[in-house]
Amino acid sequence: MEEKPGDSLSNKLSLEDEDSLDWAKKAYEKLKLEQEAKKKETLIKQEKDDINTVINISKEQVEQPSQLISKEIKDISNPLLEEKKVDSLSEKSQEETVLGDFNETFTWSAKVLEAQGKKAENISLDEINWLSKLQQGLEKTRKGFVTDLLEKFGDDPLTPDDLEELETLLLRSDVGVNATDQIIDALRTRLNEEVLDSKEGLRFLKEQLCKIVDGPINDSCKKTLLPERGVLNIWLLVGVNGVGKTTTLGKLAHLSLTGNFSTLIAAADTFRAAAVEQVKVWGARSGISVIANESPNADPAAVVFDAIGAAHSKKVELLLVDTAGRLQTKNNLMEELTKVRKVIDRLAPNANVESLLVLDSSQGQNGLSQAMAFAKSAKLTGVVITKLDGSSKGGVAFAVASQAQLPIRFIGVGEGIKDLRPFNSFEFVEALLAKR
Ligand SMILES: Nc1nc2c(ncn2[C@@H]2O[C@H](COP(=O)(O)OP(=O)(O)OP(=O)(O)O)[C@@H](O)[C@H]2O)c(=O)[nH]1
Ligand SMILES: [Mg+2]
Repeated sequence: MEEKPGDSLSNKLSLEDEDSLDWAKKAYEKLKLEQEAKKKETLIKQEKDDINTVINISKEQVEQPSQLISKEIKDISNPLLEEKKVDSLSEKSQEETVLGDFNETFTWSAKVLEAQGKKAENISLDEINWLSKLQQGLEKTRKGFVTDLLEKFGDDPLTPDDLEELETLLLRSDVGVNATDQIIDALRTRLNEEVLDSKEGLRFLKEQLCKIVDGPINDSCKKTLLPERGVLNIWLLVGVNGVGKTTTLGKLAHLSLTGNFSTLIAAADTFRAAAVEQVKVWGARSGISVIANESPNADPAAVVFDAIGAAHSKKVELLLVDTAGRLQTKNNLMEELTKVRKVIDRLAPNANVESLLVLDSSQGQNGLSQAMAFAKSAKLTGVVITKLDGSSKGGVAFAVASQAQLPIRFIGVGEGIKDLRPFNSFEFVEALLAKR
């Protein structure tokens, strides 16, 4: 007999409230139906394509039988061609989102969406999958930080001793001194006023964590960073080498395309030989043009100059600029970044310019202090935190917000094209403190 969603879970989730479970079941059924309909559509299309191919081949065979046969032989015996086919196929399947089981991760994701006022009939598979990935990605951070903490909270009311331990855990997870002080001070004040049971202690802690990351976001007056329609927006991706700038650019290009913004990419990392090629691969994955200069040691400012020219003539709404991974000790590279900014300010004075610092979360506080050196030359306006999957230092998000006073705009939890989404403090904190 087919198991109905929720049957096997009902017991495990006895602590969850029934309405939430119903919401999750409804959402799962809706997504399942959608997925089945999509599968059918794909099958019908595939059949149609196959029929058309057979018809075309028969026509060509009648016209030029010998040429066609030799082409077929070439196709089969060309291993490169085969490899390419396999590559594009595996890439495709990697990007396709598939509905998983109705399990605790699904119900947790559904609950987070429901808590934000979403309707079960409006949610998408991508939203659910993203939350599942986020929750799983933060596992290592949660282990070192939150699991210990939740055990600490137990069922008893919080004590001043708990606060001391919490302080150590926060510092160990790279939350940073400023943010840790802020959280502990707020909890201490509450404890002095009243007895805090573990449930309220946890709720209050979540609230404080959200407050820290929301501070710079609220100051910026933009809850989510989106390109403005009908005008040129230029987003520069800067940061030390290997943090994920180019990958982030590729994922942003995909998001931009999904949002129907006309998009262009500038390959302004001319420092590393393979960088242009890497950007072109990402451009091709989303079908977005790339402006590049292949000559060795080409001037990045000149690439940006050309890209802005192209953006103006093609009425581009979002120009994404990849820059070299550079260390602040290499002054010439910092100067290069300043030069790029000058070209932008001169050529596109009315553009909305965002200078996004890409930070590898696994570098924790180290990455942050290194990166602060970028603030001056790059006129930073926001941060993208990458590699949260597998990092145990996801707490650095709080340090970024409180020490650098910069809004976190996007977070990355994997290498796939869909593994980057706008930062949402509620989802992030819930994932960080999820019980497992
Ligand atoms: N697991 C994981 N890997 C990531 C993520 N983002 C980027 N990476 C990987 O990190 C590595 C470096 O990424 P790049 O995008 O080339 O980094 P970069 O900052 O452009 O590097 P340089 O151009 O050399 O300065 C690649 O192997 C990426 O696949 C992420 O969110 N999660
Ligand atoms: Mg790069």
